[in-house]
Amino acid sequence: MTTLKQYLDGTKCEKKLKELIELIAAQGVPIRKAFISNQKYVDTKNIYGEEQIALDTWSNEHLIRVFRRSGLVSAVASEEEAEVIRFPKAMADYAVVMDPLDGSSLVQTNLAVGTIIGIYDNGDVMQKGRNMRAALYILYGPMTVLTLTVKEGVHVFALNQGGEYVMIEKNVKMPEGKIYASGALKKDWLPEHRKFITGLEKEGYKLRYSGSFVADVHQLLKYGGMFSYPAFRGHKHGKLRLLFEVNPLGFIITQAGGKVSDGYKNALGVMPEKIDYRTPVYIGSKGVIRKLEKMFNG
Ligand code: AHM
Ligand code: MG
Repeated sequence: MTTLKQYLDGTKCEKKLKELIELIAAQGVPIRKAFISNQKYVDTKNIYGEEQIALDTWSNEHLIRVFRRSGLVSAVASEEEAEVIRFPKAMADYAVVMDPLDGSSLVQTNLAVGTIIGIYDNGDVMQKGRNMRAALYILYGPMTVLTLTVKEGVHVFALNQGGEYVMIEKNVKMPEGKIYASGALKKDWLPEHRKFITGLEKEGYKLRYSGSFVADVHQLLKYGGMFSYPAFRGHKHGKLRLLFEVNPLGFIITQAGGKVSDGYKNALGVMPEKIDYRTPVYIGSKGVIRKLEKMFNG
């Protein structure tokens, strides 16, 4: 059994990056525990005007505190914060982008949610996704699993009873499968999106949409296919955020042989205009995303 630590020791990662990844991975334990105690709606809204449940706020504050104390992180951009948080005294220059708890509307229904993290190594959070040094997510499902890439393949680890991550899948390569998902109300879909989805249904694609981006993308690593949250009527940028959600998961999927697109081009090549920049997203197996871009680009 390869532990996360043993795996990292065998990679080209510098010492501080290994420390940072292990530190983040370790937070899966307290966050998982907090599911029992932090499941109430609080009387606040996040910067997008959405209702926050306490576990979002808790996970956000917890991770920021951990990064501040670590001395490894000089900047953090979080989905739950309006501004970039800077730690000028940090001894390393890693910049972290994160969604502390993606899919949080599902917490109270006990469906899978996750912590999404992207790491840049030059202190800057406002850059193209493809410049990422590493990306990972911790998915809190029946098991707690960590999916990681340090640009040396994609590997999945599970948290065991002793609080250690052990590798359960090595070098994941996503297949060309037939799962599909689309966010937004069907009545608001734009014509080209509707046409593409109808085409997939005719080809026998099966619908699997949970309402948790991280969980919906995780299943694609195994089964293949496509997740989308498109531009829709009145929302030309869709719903999901480039920095915190699309880039880290897009980076992982790309490392696993898949693709991520805004419908027309690789989302990892898009320069964010602001920290809460939203983008339509199509993510999944290479073949289906290529087909989509071809259709959208006419
Ligand atoms: P969140 O980060 O506040 O949880 O919002 C993002 C989530 C995604 O996980 C998911 O794909 C999407 O919002 C679901 O939205 P909808 O409720 O419109 O289906
Ligand atoms: Mg989210």
